[in-house]
Amino acid sequence: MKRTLAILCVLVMLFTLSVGCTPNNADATDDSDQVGNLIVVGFSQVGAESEWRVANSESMKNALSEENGYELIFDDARNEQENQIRAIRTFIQQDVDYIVFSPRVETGWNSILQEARDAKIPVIVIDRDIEVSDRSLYTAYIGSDFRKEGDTAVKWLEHLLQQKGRTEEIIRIVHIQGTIGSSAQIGRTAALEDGVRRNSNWQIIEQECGDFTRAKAYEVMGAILKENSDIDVVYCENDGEALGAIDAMEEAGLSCNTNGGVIVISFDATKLGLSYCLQGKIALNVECNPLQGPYVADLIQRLQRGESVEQVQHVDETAFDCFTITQAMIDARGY
Ligand code: GYE
Repeated sequence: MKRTLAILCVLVMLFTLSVGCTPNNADATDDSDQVGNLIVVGFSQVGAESEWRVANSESMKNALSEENGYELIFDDARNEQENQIRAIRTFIQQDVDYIVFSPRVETGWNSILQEARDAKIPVIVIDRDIEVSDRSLYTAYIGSDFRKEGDTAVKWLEHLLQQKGRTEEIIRIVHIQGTIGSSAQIGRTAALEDGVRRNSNWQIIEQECGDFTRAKAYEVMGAILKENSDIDVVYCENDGEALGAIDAMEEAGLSCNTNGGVIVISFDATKLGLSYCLQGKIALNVECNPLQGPYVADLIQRLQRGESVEQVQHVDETAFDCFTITQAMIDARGY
């Protein structure tokens, strides 16, 4: 009887324990399953220098959200490569599942990527590309074809000047570059410099760095205008720079348009940049698509399934000019 009672007690205890624990356990299992299943991504963003960049950060945060199954560790490098290297090293120490970064410049990444490889963490490069000794140091690159963007702009300008019968007269170009050494700058600059080689009447009269910001471009354009205001074209490597340059030119009494004014060329095609295009102040705005978050999420999902992925993926892009843009086109844009 004592033995039966003892067994009964143990059974009751076990039952109580299991009943008592089940709901909590179920919760805990749900929670920990959820937390445990989240894919941890360390993302080193270069900074917040432009509207484009802000849209890019938002896109990453939205696509790599907890609801979508990710834990995103976001680090803003404030436009310093050193900060990016430090952030990537921290991600390695944290043993994240994936490292994603948007590199400030193309070079200087070999050793940190070797560290990531030693830790067996896949690396995805987004936006700007990198130049490394061994391409297999990173898993994939998702971004823009900057040389193609530049070529689109230069061909459009060639066509416009031909239509206006300006193939013989000297075309004086001010070139405001983006962050020197970034692949966005390298590709867009190379396209213009090739255009100048092809068109013997084109001259780059000034070439300055605007660092992809409105403030810096306003400053350098203001300084240029003190020396020289005989300008036909201003080729800016992003919308922020175009807006800064236009501010400076308008203050100096120049007008920006394709009817005898200064022809302004820009890249990004943000809503703000396109509103200047609609007003005719930016003649051509070549799109650079910052909405790369969904591409990254899709790539990670494919890697999770063990599928092989292409190493270079360029995002879709187009261009807008002041002759064909409409408000409806601007309203339909995602950034
Ligand atoms: O054009 C500019 C940004 O790397 C494509 O960086 C990006 C460039 C973009 O700050 O606005």
